[in-house]
Amino acid sequence: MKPSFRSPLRWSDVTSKADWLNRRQLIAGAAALAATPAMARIEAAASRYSTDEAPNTLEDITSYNNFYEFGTGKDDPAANAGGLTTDPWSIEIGGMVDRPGSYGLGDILAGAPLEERIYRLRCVEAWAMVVPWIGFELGHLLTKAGVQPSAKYVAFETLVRPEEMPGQSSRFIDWPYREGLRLDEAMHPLTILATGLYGEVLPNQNGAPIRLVVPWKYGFKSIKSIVRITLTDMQPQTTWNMLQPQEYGFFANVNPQVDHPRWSQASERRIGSGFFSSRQDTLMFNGYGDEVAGLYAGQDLAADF
Ligand SMILES: Nc1nc2c(c(=O)[nH]1)N[C@H]1C(S)=C(S)[C@@H](COP(=O)(O)O)O[C@H]1N2
Ligand SMILES: [Mo]
Repeated sequence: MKPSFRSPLRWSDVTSKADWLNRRQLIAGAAALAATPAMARIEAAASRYSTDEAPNTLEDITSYNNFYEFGTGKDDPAANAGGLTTDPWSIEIGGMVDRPGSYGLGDILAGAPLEERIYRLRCVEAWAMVVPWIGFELGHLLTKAGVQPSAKYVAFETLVRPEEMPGQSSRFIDWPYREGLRLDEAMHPLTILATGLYGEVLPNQNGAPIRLVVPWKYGFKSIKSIVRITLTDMQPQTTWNMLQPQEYGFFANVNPQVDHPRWSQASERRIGSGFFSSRQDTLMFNGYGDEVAGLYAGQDLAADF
């Protein structure tokens, strides 16, 4: 089975009007109270890279999360991330770039071509969702910083702020949460930095104010609440690979033929409220093979898992 891509599908086409009206009322109420510019709706173009599968509800997407900085339970991020300060926010961009420095979120977003990208998300734990992200291609920011010819990888780090991130009191993970991509993966047009979902600013539990989304890789690659991006010529250390190298590789491409040592990756549970939760086959590269298989030509994907 191959996924189909279709152009302009906006979230409002696939969300019930009642939901939309409810949310508009909530937003109007919140805006009246807080009057913060962050509450503004994000206008973004639809994308040819979007799937035509129906997105999960906002409720699903914001209540079933992995964000270990806020605890290891699926409902911990929704319960604990509300107190995270996301404004001001900046990303330190360094290493092999022409213009290193601290980039404020405003600078990063200035001129960024925001798009709605409706992507499948496949967690290595064998559950899946469809999320209507708002974001822009990571390549846009890397080009702004000026990638030097010697750079071969991109390393990412999440904020460390134990006062606001209660999960960081556990030493289970050697904070900061770290991730990395090969430069060609980072420059691929499917790879985005998301700043919103369902047309609104990103909820904290989903990685506010800015997180990576790499839809053909297991969800743990899509690092949240990014504060550092480093261009390097060495493969970066990544959190799950550091914890369990036998179980979590650097590439982490979704692959139904390469099982996790403790469970099958052949199928996945689609998260959905009540009886809509269902099981489906997992697709090679999470269904994005036409776009990305060429990146791995000649590689043994069982060895480079
Ligand atoms: N900083 C950080 N980023 C993270 C995680 C995390 O624990 N910390 N969890 C990852 C995992 S395992 C998944 S499946 C996705 C989940 O994204 P979502 O909660 O927005 O669906 O975020 C990824 N990014
Ligand atoms: Mo995950």
